[in-house]
Amino acid sequence: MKSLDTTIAAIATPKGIGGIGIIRISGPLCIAVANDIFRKKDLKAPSLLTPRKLYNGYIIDNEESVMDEVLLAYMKGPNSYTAEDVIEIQAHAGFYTLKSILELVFSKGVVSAQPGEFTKRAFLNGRIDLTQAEAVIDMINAKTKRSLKVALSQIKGKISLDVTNLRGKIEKILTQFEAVLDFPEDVGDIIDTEKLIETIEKEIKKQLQSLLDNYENGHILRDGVKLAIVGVPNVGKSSLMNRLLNKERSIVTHIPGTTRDVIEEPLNLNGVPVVVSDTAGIHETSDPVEKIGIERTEDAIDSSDIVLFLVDGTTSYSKKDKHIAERVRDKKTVLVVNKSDLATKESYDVTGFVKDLPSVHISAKQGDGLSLLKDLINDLVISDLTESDDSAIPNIRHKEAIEKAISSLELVVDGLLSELPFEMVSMDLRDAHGFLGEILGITERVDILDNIFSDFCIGK
Ligand SMILES: Nc1nc2c(ncn2[C@@H]2O[C@H](COP(=O)(O)OP(=O)(O)OP(=O)(O)O)[C@@H](O)[C@H]2O)c(=O)[nH]1
Ligand SMILES: [Mg+2]
Repeated sequence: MKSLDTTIAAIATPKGIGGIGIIRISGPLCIAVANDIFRKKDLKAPSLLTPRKLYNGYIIDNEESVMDEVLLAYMKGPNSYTAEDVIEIQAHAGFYTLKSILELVFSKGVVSAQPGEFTKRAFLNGRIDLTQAEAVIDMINAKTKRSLKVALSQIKGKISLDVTNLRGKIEKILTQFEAVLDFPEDVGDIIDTEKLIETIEKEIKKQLQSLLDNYENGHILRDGVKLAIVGVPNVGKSSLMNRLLNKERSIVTHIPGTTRDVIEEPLNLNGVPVVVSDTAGIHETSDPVEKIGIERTEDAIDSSDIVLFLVDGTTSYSKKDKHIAERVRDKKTVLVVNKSDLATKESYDVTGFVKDLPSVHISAKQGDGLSLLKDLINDLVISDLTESDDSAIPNIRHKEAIEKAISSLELVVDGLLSELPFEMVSMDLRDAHGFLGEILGITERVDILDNIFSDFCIGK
């Protein structure tokens, strides 16, 4: 990444034809570039631009010919997205127009922005911390209202606040340790080991643990519930998939073994993002293609949050069903008895076979029982989601750092209990402090930053 004294630019809107497209420029050259390439309606260079005022005028090329009529806005640093001087040009969104204007901007000593570089600058300039930068990606990627809420609370700094508080508590203890190192003879006055352990356990570790619990719930809002439809061939898995999606996504035929690969599609279920997988029917086969398909079904089961275990209600339970029932024993599973529009077997004994599973009779073909099924899915996953809008929900990166911090704190407690020298205990405490710092971006580790910002699109 370039140093912050460069000026960067990029097209901030998606590729393609649209009403308007925006070119964003950030850095010290902004005003100079505007004076070079922009003319107000009276064809004068703007010389001075009032911040946050929208100027109507023209972009002119190096020969002073008009390239486009645009609106231009100037946001003076530090009151801008990047905390630097920013110019945004709203041009006509033909790709050629935007590209030509961008090239003109580049000819003025401005360089191309890397993915996420605008947001990275906001972070490096101290306007937002790393969790807020990440929340920008989450907002862009949010697929439902509830996921958006999680991202919004993160942008507002909820998780940073919690983590900053906990770091503060650790800092206080570190100060005590340092005092002990300076005045070893006063150790008894400075540190009350029992109380210290209680603070670490009850005030710090417990809160970190509850953040981890929030992760378990919250990652579903962020990443989606993974739902796998599983069963022997021909029970109607693909029909159910299509019914849930309200479109003919999977091929349905009367021939067993129609679906040979896992088919994944996103779905919005009562505001919670769900990723549904239709899978290949599980059965013994020597067909090499089917074999691979069934391996993929196994993977889909392993990575799913919920399994819809589908059986054909017009037939009796078979050994093959039993095999699947055992395979999904450890998963949150709904037993779905399909084809209720046909005469189902009276002897169909759901409870005798898979006792504790919630079950529902449906017709994937006609849609009966679908809303009941959706309710069951909701009960299984969604009801244990954190309802409150303002709880901090860590992402996977935060979660890993929190886990490391908890382990370090456990070492601290062990060290205190076994009366290790304070120098050593203090090292583990410093580690815990460092791991929490990584969440906020207070770190020397360049790889963390690069990983995060490489997920962004150019122009953000
Ligand atoms: N009557 C009735 N037929 C159904 C129902 N659901 C599926 N079928 C039929 O059952 C047959 C198999 O349906 P699919 O959805 O392809 O079944 P599948 O489980 O995906 O099958 P494979 O991909 O081969 O494993 C088709 O002929 C469907 O029309 C239902 O609710 N009622
Ligand atoms: Mg199928």
